[in-house]
Amino acid sequence: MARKVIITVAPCGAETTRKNNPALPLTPAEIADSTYEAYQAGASVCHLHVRDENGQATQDIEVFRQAIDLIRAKCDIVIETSTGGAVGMTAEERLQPVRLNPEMASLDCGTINFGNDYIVNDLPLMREFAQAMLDRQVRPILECFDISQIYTSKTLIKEGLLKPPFYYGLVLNVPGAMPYTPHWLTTMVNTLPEQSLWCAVGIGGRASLPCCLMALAAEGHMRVGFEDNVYYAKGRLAQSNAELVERCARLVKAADFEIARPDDVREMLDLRRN
Ligand code: KMH
Ligand code: ZN
Repeated sequence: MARKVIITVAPCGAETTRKNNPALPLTPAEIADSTYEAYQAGASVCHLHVRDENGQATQDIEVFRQAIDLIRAKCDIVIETSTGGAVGMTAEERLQPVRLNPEMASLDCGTINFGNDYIVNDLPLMREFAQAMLDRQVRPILECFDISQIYTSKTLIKEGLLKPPFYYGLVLNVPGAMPYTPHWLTTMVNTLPEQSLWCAVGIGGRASLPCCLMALAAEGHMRVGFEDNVYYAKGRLAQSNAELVERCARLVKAADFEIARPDDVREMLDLRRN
């Protein structure tokens, strides 16, 4: 059976601005349109953040509901809501979208520097988030920005708060956290527990495409989008999220693999059947 590669689109994130790329989608309708274009280009998962009417990151459940309804009206892409939110948000704020019972949600696996800032993910917070996801059968993507965070996730596995298959988002090149090098990505992959799948998330133009290529070669999955990187090439902004996804789809086909569609992801990650 051909290997199926998951392409996740992260259309806007919490930090990217229109100054970084004027094509950044901000409103729920823009995010839904951009997600749909990316879905048509081959994305099967949407890592979703939302913005308020001023374009600022928000974890407001009603804005998430609106964006999810608009995406759902267009396609069956798997929706993975962020619980990372933005720097400075409280745990309570960040957890809100999980109450909408998305199929997936991010679970950040440790406290990290984020540029000049930091986000707090201590073990009590992680336990609370993992329990909320377990109660609702929401599959977490275990976002690890450092090798130590993989070990922290193993603590939650031992405590019974995470169930297989374990899906990891290996995030490299966040300023202040772990840089991207092939060595570090390989070392992270070699540190994962049994029954794991993973996708590589390279932050910035210099890491995004190499991470996708590494993932393709090493049985991983890919994530691209304006949350992570606004460039298509050095000095050339991406026109859209779909343009970044299209290139991944071309690479998957060139490698003679298949592009996973949303129902493939549901099977591969054993997502909740509604
Ligand atoms: N915006 C970052 C502070 C996640 O979505 O789980 C956190 C983040 C990770 O984007
Ligand atoms: Zn995110």
